[in-house]
Amino acid sequence: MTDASNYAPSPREWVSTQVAEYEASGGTKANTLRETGLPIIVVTTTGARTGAIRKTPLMRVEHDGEYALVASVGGAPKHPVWYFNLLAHADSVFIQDGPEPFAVSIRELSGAEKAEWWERAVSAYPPYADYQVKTERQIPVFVATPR
Ligand code: F42
Repeated sequence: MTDASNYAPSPREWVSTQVAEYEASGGTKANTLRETGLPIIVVTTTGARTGAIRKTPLMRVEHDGEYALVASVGGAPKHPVWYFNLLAHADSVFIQDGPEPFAVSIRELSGAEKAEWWERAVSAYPPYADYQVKTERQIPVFVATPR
């Protein structure tokens, strides 16, 4: 799928540990956000600058086989780095939601479509609503469709 030797684990230890445990167990362990019990997916992107493989756990917001990718970072003032990786390398994005990763095509949403997915995102993970109140930026949302 991707060149595994080029993988650069997240500098946030709790994030890289979650990814390692999720992958090693085929998604049967470390598959929720800490104590919330709410499910996550692992998204693989290619670094916009470095070209390194990056793996980012995100909340699982699924609808009819498609997924929302919500660039919230807890309502931080800036977009996460993976947001720019998605824009730069939209053709090499993978999702793992279970035993094996699969390739997806992605599209950033706006308008009514974004509002519809935002509602789904907030039902899957209610704190997204607080994050949007907390930050002045508009939290980006992508839809990812299996290829
Ligand atoms: N974050 C969200 O935004 N939304 C979620 O729904 C979400 C859920 C979630 C669930 C479980 C969990 O463990 C974490 C969760 N997170 C969620 C946090 C998420 O996994 C990310 O840690 C967070 O969004 C921050 O992403 P980030 O890409 O900004 O990560 C930083 C800390 C990071 O890894 N930076 C790298 C570094 O080395 O500093 C850079 C990674 C990178 O891609 N670099 C690029 C490159 O080219 O390689 C470009 C660098 C540049 O400066 O241009």
